[in-house]
Amino acid sequence: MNEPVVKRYEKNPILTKRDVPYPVETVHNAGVVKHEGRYIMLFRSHLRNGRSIIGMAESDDGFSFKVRPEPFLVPFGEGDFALYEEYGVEDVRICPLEGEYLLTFSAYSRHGVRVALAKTKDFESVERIALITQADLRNVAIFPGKFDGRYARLDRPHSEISPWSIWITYSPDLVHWGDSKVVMKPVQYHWDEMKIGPGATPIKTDRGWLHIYHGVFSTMSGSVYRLGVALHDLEDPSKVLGVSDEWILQPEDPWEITGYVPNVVFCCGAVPENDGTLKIYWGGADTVMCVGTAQIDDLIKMCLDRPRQPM
Ligand code: M1P
Repeated sequence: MNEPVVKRYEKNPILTKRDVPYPVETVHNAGVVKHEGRYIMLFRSHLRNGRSIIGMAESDDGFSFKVRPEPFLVPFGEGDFALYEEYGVEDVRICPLEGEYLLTFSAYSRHGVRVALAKTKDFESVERIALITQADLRNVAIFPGKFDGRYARLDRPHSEISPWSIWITYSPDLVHWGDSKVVMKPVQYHWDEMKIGPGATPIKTDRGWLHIYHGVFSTMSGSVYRLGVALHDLEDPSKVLGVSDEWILQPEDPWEITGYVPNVVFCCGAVPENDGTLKIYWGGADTVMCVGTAQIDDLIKMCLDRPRQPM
């Protein structure tokens, strides 16, 4: 039997609601980054009113996390953010750029879902910058680099017409975004045929930007969320060099198959290590946090050697 490309950590799940010192019902879909040698995890939790907030956990080894006593991000009380974050904040991606960390997250309100941008230098305080999409867009992952002087992000409009595809969008200043182009689409009768969406902040490698994304397949008993991998050109990330034909992870463990939303693995963060491995973090069944390890070279090979068409 072939070894799986993503090796699950044997003590999964690594974080559950029982580890959180305030009342929450789930711990999932976390952005993760290494800051000053420690792993910082910003995870989403459902409250008992069904709305979400963001908590923070820290770790020395990337496997064993301790949760801070207070939530890290809750719906903001002032200005436009108060209006558009009314129903909760979800699914943070963390992008290290220019000496600080950009945080993108879904902001839900009676007006739909938008993506908000905030920043922090130290994970002690956080500053809201702007709402950077209109409704209805989700899953914004900013590239940790600039391209011809511009910032770039992957995003995913909520549209059944396209359908749910991954786009690239640019900005001169992180506040104003445009010049969007579609870069990847679901493939018919394929594991990601229903929809795809950006996952972790793209990882810079010498062969290109590695992007872990999620793809959804509709079955007679609901949707199955899996993870896939794509490689984007280093200089021009709108060029997709390859997308692996095969998924890299599917729901298999009991806490991925059963939970708040069954049959879901959903990634918002991955951390590259000096030994050529990648720690991939995912929410299991929108209920718990899990981690696994992959060789970066193996993921690149899957994109280049056994690709499917990006569109
Ligand atoms: O329940 C699975 C996921 O569903 C949504 O993701 P997407 O819009 O990309 O399909 C989100 O609610 C996500 O948080 C959730 O994990």
